[in-house]
Amino acid sequence: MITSEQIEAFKSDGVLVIRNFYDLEKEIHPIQEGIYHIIATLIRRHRLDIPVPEFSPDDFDAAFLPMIRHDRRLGSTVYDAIKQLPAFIRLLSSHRNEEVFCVLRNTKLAGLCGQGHGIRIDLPFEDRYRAQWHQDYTAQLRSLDGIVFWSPLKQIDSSMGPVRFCPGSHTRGILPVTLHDAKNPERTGAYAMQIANIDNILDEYEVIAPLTMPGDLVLIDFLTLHSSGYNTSDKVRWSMQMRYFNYLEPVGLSHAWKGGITTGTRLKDIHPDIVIDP
Ligand SMILES: O=C(O)CCC(=O)C(=O)O
Repeated sequence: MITSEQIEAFKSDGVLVIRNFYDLEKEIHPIQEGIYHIIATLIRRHRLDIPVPEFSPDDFDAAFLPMIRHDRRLGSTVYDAIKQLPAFIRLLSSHRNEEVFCVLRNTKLAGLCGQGHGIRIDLPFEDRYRAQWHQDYTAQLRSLDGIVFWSPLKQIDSSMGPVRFCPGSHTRGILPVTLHDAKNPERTGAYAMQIANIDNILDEYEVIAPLTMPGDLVLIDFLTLHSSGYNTSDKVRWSMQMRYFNYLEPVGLSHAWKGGITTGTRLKDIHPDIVIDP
């Protein structure tokens, strides 16, 4: 499932791509098919004059862009709906995810970050929901040694804005943040959070942006600096995010595994020292 070289690479880089980790037919196609049916259902419900071709895994979202060109709000409906697909929840809590986490964190007690999972829909040229350079811990909390399980539902090429990573940056520990983005007031919550002095920090690292296929898994240490790329293609970038934490890690244990922004916890109540503009 994971080799000792991969374990070492994850430890030193704080990010690891495992190719073909998930079973396409058993694990990925059912999620793509669920999304396909939700899109088709909304098109029927709103009596939109949009053709819906037969399901195919490579093109499960063929009707999505035409649908949201008609009404952008239907994109948000799809976003909220698809994270409740049983096929996605099965993948989220699969034994293999749990086992990989336990091996990487040398723990027997893995937790799933409540409200820490979802399926991103990165639209061409849309900036508002792009993740700025961040560490997941400050947004998610739970445990300092949490791991994001990131996996695409479409083949990602460079024009689709693959996620960017700074290998090795996890060793810096938790970085101080500001909670408001004065230049982009439309960004709220985790999207507004910014790491102080980020440009100087980035200068110290190589930035990588691996290209991935459905079935591939990218593991991201909760302290690794990463950000969304910019989707300049004419395709939607669909990707799954699942997050695990370690009940036995002392910092998480000290705050009783509190969740982050999406659960209503204020970062300054847990880590007052890292919030610059409380
Ligand atoms: O997929 C993306 O663009 C960003 C994902 C991300 O930042 C995360 O999963 O923490």
